[in-house]
Amino acid sequence: MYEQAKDNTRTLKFTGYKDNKDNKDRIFHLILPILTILISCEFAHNLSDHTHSPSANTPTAIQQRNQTTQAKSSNQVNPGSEKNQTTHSPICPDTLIIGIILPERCNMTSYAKITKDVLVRYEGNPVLQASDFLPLRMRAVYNSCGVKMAEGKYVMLCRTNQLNHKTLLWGADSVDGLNWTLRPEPFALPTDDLWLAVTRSVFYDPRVTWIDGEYKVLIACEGDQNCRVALFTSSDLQTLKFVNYVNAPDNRNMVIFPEKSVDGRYMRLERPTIPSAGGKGNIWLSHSPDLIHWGDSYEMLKTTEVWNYAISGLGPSTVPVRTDEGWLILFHGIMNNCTTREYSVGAALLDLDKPWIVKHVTKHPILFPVAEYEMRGLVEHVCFPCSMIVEPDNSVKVYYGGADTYQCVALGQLEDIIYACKNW
Ligand code: BMA
Repeated sequence: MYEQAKDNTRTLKFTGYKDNKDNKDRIFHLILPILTILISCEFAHNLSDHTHSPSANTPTAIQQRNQTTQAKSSNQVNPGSEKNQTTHSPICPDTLIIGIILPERCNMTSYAKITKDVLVRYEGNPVLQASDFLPLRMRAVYNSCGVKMAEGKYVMLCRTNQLNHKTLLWGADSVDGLNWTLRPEPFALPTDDLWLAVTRSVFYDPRVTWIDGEYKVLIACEGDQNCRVALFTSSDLQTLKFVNYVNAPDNRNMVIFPEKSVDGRYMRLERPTIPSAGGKGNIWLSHSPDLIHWGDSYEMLKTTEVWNYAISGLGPSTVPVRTDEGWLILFHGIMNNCTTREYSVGAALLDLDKPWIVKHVTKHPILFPVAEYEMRGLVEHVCFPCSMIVEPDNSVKVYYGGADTYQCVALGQLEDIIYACKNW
């Protein structure tokens, strides 16, 4: 229930939830003893404040408050984007109203004042689309994985839909990571019966990690065995060598870390989608001695922790990047609404030694569908990244699919993504 504040006609004062009398009585009897203690504590706290500090509106007190405010604003590490200035004190001086504790009351007007885009759409988007294949007719090219090779060349493993939506994995090359030339033919992939059965519906969303002196490529497959993920290796990203399937159904969105764990095992992020693993899809981390057998698994980021843009599911997106602040990852968050499923992009920082510990996660997406090429296509309202390249000057290129139809790039700075993880 809200009442109009007496002193200011433009504000509404929250006075508690309106309830029927029985409930009120029950609540009152339950919380009366707690309240007595709290009121005494609060009274003692106020009393000690009054004893030890000058009166609230004396010139000294006003001067002290001004100094504190100045100190806070000079702590801003990123002048471009204001950080969420919410400060939570356990109990505000005026939180006790007719017996109901309102811990947020002091901050009821607080919100994240985000004034800067962390990722900016490349002006040449989409960097690849179906018409680039002409005279070959294709339906879409999206959710592709851009990789920067040691020699400085860029290669993209493109998810390409034929007219019947069956996938082709098509290579593209670039000298700047922005302008792409499609190769004349798609990658040669297995032709055995098991591959044909496992990929009967689709194979999709490649992720590429450089480790052990070669590229490890993971590709999700859907067909007769629900979702399985295939591991390939490559020395040059010209040809791919099939190794094995690396999971029993149902698990997807796998990304291998570029370094082994402190005890020498491979690590991967993944999204098991069986009900006992969180159903809608939470992010997990598993270990392996050989990239084939996986276990020692930890649930590390749940949909409920990013409720407002990922409550309907979230999965790992990009290969973790080592930073001074932890492993930086991008993930995709899914939000169902009345008409669609929105896919947007979040970021998180993981502990360097125990990466299943999430140190920071963006409570707001750093990229979400707005552009025409993200809003309209085979699947509307989708931004879906599969890779992020950090350049030597710490600028960042994020390769993402728009609306399951277009291949796009977003540009940014590493420090801004880290800032967003810690402050948004
Ligand atoms: C997911 C994957 C993605 C796709 C997304 C939205 O399940 O298939 O490749 O972008 O759905 O359709």
